[in-house]
Amino acid sequence: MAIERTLSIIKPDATRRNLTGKINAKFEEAGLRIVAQKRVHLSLAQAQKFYEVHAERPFFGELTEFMASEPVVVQVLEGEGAIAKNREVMGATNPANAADGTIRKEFALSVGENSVHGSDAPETAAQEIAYFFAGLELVG
Ligand code: IDP
Repeated sequence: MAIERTLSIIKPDATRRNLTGKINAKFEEAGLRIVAQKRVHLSLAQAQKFYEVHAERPFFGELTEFMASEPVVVQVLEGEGAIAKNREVMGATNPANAADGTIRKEFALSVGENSVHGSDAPETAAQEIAYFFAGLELVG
């Protein structure tokens, strides 16, 4: 399988509870390498732009206000099949449906405050990485 990069976000519910290190350990144990990482506090406009594909969904307001409520940690994860592997480590969107050992099973508070974001396909991964990072910031 090819080496890929994917965009990950540790969401406000997790940064608030000081879970960045525990979540990063899950990524690293799964063989994902953190090749870029920074802490940012998104404006509402920046969160709306990032999630614009969800603009018509009923939870868009709740989601974007949550993402802009407190700092997040944005990161680029690299590894074999990184996009799917990250989705596997994250677990299902709703923690009630997430498998044992996944980040969302262990840490998520609700379907909205679910601790992590991960890109879902190569095209979105490329777009999302470029939204947050310049090429020189990716150190493989
Ligand atoms: P994903 O993050 O697992 O890819 P998506 O369906 O793409 O899930 O939804 C994006 C984000 O929107 C979720 O991670 C979650 O934070 C939020 N979200 C999804 N469904 C709901 C909902 O029913 N209520 C509130 N927030 C939701």
